Amino acid sequence: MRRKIIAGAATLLAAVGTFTFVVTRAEAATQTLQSLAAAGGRYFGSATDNPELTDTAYTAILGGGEFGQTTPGNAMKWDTIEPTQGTFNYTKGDAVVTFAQAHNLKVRGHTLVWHNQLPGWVSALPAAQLQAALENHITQEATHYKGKVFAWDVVNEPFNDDGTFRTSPFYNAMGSDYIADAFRTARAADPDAKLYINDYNTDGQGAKADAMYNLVKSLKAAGVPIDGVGFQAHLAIQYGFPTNMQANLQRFADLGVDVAITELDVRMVLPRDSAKDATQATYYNNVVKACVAVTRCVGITIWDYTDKYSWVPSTFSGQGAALPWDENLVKKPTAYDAIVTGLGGTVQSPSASVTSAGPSPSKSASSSPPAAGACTATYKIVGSWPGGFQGEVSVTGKAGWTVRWTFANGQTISQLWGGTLSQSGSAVTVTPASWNNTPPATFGFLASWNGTNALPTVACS
Ligand code: 9MR
Repeated sequence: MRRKIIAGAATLLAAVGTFTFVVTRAEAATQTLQSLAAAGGRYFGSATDNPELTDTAYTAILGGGEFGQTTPGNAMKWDTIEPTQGTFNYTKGDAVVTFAQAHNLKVRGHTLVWHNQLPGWVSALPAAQLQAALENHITQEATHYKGKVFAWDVVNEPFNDDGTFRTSPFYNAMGSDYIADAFRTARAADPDAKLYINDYNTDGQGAKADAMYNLVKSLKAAGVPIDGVGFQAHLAIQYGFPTNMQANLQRFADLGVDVAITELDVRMVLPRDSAKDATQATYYNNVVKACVAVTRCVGITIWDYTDKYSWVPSTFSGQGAALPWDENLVKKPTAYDAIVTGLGGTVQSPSASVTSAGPSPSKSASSSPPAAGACTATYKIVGSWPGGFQGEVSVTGKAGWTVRWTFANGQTISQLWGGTLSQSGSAVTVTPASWNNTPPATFGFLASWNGTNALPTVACS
């Protein structure tokens, strides 16, 4: 008996030894903004735009694990999608979706109804034709992206800064009823998408936030299908931090809606200096902490991640440097680390960030090669830290796959993207998200582990 135990321990040690030595630095665990956000059940995302998708240094970061979500900055707006009445062009929006799906990024649809980037034909319509045009636009676009976006900014920026309704072709023709009509139309087209209203300068308490609060309250009371409120959070260090942001988010959540930070950036008057960077970092930290403190705050999106592609300099002359990566795609330790700590992470030194704290990730396990009409699944641990790890499973073979495995060491999945999870004890079953049905497909997950994190045997059927 004792000999068996000793022999068993020796085998285990040998296995552990081998396992450790095959790990390369590149394969070792990394903590990312997305892994930190996901540990709290949230996403961390970045907006993007079509011209940027040809910049390979840029896309390597966008799709490299820092982010779990993206929002097209322009590709799904009315002037892009329906430039002339009844003619729909989804090319640009589809390109963002394709990139997102290939890199495990969830997509927020932005935006169905907005006074800006609206083609001239909409403003030129007689008032009596506005409602039909609005409903048709929403129905067509939301139907096209059904199953591909998890949320829509249905109505964007309905208020003036003093809290009065903004005049727009929609408001002029239909009064504020256009808002309820837009939500009902979007729900009918895509019953599974979370439907948001989104605005800026509503991040802190004040007249505009009060107006939004009253609107959402009345929409809920009227049974209008609204699921969430987006807070753009386009901040500027020279204007101060929004008043009582956390309490503001919380009062909306208390109305029974989700809240999200949808377009975060923190600009400054140029040139950058260390004091401005430090102030900017406190803003990033405060926004992230405000979201993390509100259970129904589902995620944070920065309005692109690099100053190279920020909208700020072309809109606010002499201002910029608003994002956590500079124009050379180099992380600013100030802003980036402030987000990390806001998400509950620990700032890692450059060397620590490539050192695994737990059993090192590296190996993968595959199911048997597929016969015709069957599929193969390959399970990988892509990152690991004390108590947690990120896994990824890629599937090849047939559409409509189901992947199964049994954890041997009590691992428990807390979040999974790209598929639908059912975990019963140690048995895991994953079926595809609607957009992820056809291989090659990949899904990812975050899970807990303790002591041992053995690779399971995966089956695909
Ligand atoms: O980032 C977008 C920029 O490329 C466009 O030129 C601009 C035009 O209106 O829109 C920017 O995005 C806006 C978003 O759609 C709504 N909230 C404000 C954002 C910054 O202007």
